[in-house]
Amino acid sequence: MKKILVANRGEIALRVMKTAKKMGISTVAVFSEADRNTPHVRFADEAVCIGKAPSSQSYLLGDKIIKAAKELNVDGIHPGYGFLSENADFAESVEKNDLIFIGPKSNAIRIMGSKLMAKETVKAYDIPMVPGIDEAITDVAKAQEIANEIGYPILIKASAGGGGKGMRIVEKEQDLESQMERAISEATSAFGDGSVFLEKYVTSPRHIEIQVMADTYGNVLHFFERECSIQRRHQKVVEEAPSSVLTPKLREEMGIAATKVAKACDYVGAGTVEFLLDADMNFYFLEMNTRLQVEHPVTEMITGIDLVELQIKVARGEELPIEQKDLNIHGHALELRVYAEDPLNDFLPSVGNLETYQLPVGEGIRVDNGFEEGMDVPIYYDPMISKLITYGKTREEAIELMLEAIDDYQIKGVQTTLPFGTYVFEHEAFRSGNFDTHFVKNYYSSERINEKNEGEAKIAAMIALHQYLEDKKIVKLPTN
Ligand code: MV4
Repeated sequence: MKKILVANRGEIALRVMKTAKKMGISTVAVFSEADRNTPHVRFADEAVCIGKAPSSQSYLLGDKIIKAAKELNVDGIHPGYGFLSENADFAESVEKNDLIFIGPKSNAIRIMGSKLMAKETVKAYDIPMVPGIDEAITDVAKAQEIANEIGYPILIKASAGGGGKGMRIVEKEQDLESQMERAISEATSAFGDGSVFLEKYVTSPRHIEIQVMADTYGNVLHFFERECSIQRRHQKVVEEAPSSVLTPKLREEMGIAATKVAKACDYVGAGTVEFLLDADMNFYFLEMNTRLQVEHPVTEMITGIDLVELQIKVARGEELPIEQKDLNIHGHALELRVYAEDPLNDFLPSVGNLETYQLPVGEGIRVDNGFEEGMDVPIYYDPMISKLITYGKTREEAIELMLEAIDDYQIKGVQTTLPFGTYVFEHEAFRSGNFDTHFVKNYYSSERINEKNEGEAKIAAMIALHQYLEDKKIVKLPTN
């Protein structure tokens, strides 16, 4: 593989191209009219404009991207995350055009894109799943029967949904019929597929996911877990590796389960197997994400492995160069997603110009970033500006370094999730490790940040007053 096109933008496009460059592979960027003057375009050896700003007219145009790749004699396409990364038709089309898709085969993407097909596929592999059914259901009477067997609360899920879309909690039998009707009609209009199924609702779970990597020779490795419970509206904000609650035994069991999920669908490349962990430390397979994830850096920090490098190696037909026994966890890593959103105003997007933009630097600090001072944060795409990652020998060290790095990260012109990060990393529930997916709902409100700010302002005012009075004494001294 001599030349790779990265079908993405922002920090992930840069992240992928940096590894390609390190491996002596040349890079092609694609960009929309809104991204003409961005770091990912400047970093690439070649760059092609593929259309107007909206992603439906640029980053989602698979045919146009393939055409550009052919014209520039590209060997492989890396899709990053989002956009076309989990589009089975695109992966298939790339391969049909004699290009290498740096990711799994379209069949694996298709299977895991449907929750019901995923359950069906992994069924024979002895992987724990939440009590529930594994086929679509429309008959309300039958659903009531099943729900009574499982026990309330019940969760209705859309087969085609993902990242929490199309889910409904049902607390009691009387609500099942109306909630099912709504779930089916919602799923039909949102995904063009009204299939829904039922699961026991796990009330206070942690979200733990396992990174896997598979080659084309049937070898599958796991790279331990990431804990991603701190999220709002199904959008992760803080991730860490390892989790502070897994025992070595549970870690190994979940790792083995994850590799079985990958084997069940003949997986190739980097993937993530999502699990729920309940309050009694039982784990359940939820779904598999068939791409490189946003939060992959925390895994790279604790394993010392460049996951993009491995993706490229297995894509060009090499066998995985390491074995499971070569992989160990060293230290602890945290990631804060820096979004151009206002944590004091319900996390509404806060796009605008980055009037001041200075990154924190230092040992143990990594920033995966796609922006520069003076740039605008465009309204057209996901408002994530960067990912702030810290690494320490211990979790405490990583947390302290994170708090310092947040302080040193200078952003003016847009509101960001940096103050939210400070709130999380200072919070007793986070520091003790005693939290679940309800952290934001349970502990966060903008008033709390405001209270904290006000408290700090009062202290600052008192120090200033004290200093003023001290200064006056000094000034008076000579006259006494
Ligand atoms: C669940 C659940 C509780 N019980 N399934 C949300 C995203 C999607 N991947 C699956 N999700 C959930 N499935 C059962 N049977 C709770 C969630 C869930 C969640 C999962 C991971 C991270 C954050 C979450 C926030 C709310 C709900």
